[in-house]
Amino acid sequence: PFLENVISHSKFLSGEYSTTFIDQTPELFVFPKRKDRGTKMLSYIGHTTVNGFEGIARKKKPSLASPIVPKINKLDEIPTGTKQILDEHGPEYLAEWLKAQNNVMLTDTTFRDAHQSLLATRVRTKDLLKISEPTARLLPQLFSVEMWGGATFDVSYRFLKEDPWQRLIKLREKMPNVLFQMLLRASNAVGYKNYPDNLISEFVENSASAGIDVFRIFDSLNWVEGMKPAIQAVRENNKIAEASMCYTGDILDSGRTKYDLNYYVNLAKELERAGAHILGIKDMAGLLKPEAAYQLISTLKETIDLPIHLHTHDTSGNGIYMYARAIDAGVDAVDVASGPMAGLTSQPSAQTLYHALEGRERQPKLNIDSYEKISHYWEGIRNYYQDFESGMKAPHTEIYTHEMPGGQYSNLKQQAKAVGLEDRWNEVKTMFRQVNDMFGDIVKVTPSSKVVGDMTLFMVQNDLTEDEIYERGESIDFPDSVIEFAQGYIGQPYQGFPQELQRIILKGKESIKVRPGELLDPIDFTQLKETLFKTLDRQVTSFDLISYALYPKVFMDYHKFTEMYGDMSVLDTLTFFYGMKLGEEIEVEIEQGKTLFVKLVSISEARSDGTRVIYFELNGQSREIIVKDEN
Ligand code: 3PY
Ligand code: ZN
Repeated sequence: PFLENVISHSKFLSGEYSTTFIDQTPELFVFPKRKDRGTKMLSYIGHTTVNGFEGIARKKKPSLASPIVPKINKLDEIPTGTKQILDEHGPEYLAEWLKAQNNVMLTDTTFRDAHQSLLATRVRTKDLLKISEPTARLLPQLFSVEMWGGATFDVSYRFLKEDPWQRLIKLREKMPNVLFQMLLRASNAVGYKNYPDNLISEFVENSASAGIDVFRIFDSLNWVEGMKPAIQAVRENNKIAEASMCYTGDILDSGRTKYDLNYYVNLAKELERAGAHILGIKDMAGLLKPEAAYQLISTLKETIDLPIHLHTHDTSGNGIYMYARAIDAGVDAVDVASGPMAGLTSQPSAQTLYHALEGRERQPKLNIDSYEKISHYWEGIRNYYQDFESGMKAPHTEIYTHEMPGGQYSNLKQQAKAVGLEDRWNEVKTMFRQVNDMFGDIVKVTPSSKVVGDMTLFMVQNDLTEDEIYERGESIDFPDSVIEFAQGYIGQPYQGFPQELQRIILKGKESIKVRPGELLDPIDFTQLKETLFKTLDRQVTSFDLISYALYPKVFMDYHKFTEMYGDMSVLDTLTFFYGMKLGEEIEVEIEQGKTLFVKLVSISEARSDGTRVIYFELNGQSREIIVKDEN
């Protein structure tokens, strides 16, 4: 526990320590008491019942019916699918196979991007697992299921208090037939900054061995140099490198020439040369208009040999029409979500697309009734996460002006609210576009979109105009992410940084032109393993090592949480978010065949020290837990 306190201390993590750190930091010697599993769990339930869950304002536990899981016969063999094609024949063959399909193929994003974009990435593994085997059995014709990466990795640890690697491993067991796909932010892995090259290759190797088949790789500035190590690592692991270009701007707008058709054609050729098996087009904000999709895809089909996989967000409401045009132009696969988790900032609906293509030659091959059955489950599950809804209720065409990615819209709105700018949201949207133009019109997707978002909030909050930035910039301290961007630490924007603004932001600090990963020291995994072994006081897996290397504080906070409360991924979702109601009884299967019965009997008034006593019954025996009321 001592070492654990040391390596999780904020001074240690930020590197601000000297030889006197241990002598001057008495809290390093305060160790938590170890408790049994039942008591730990009651502590969590008690704490959540009294204090609520981070990010949920409403405290009352909703009463909701259990989502309906479609009936399947577990004795039947699971039908084979694309996973078997990859495993038997390798990625090159799979890419050729995809190109040879006449009907458009579908990737189902419900397990990742749909809930990242609609429900703040909060859907828990327990709820994903329940529908995983039915999905494998009822939709074996899918090209892939996107179920990992993007924001799911850190949100799992940070908010859901669960291990993302376990999600991958458990889902893989239940879905052995369809390709598993993840979103990989190239040299930013599943984080928000560039990491050393050896961390990227370890990450890819471990994700591949845990079950990922298709890696959709993108760079937030479309800087191919930044994508090469990730593409290389995926190829070395004999998995599918879906190197992607992020679509920004509008190729139909002759007044906006930076990102024209030529730009994308050249980029696609570069990605083909860099080793892509599939070309991804990642329309992260939903800016690709139907006619633009037709022109882009027809031209790409003539210029490159790769199959093309298109991703969009349906924010404007044009998603289905756009896909129909892309399918006319020969796109090989498109991303959709299960109906109740589709539309708006999420992907277009699988079923809507199916019906829209009725009578057309390339209509996807699937059993539409199966999709509807699976959708009943998602419809029920979405209610469990109602407190994470973004509030967008209707198609939003302003997206074509501000260009915020689907996953960022609700996030930035929350951030704006948190700093008191809720009433000025319209100004924030306008400023977002203005900042984009100040930065030279850049690709906006994690993490470059976060830089634009940070600068936007900074300017609106401080009532700064663009002119004032140029006039008084020398005396302005810009947000860290903006400085790092100007330094080149997340890569090189197409056609460079606007020099005057870069000078104002950097104030003499150096900037780099090479890949940041080349300059970063490689991680010493042997050393890290020893340190973590002492800290965690248990066997250290390569997954732990990678997670710690990517997110040291987030990983240690998660570890502390599990020390204090145990593995709370076993709780049902409503109890996890809302605790229990007075008199309620629940069952918790803490491991296979071992169930705890919990009843919440009563809660005392707050005492003079601000604590409450919570009276439970655990397997029929009275138990008391003391919880600090933080309200
Ligand atoms: C992510 O990086 O998480 C995204 O979904 C980007 O669109
Ligand atoms: Zn997306």
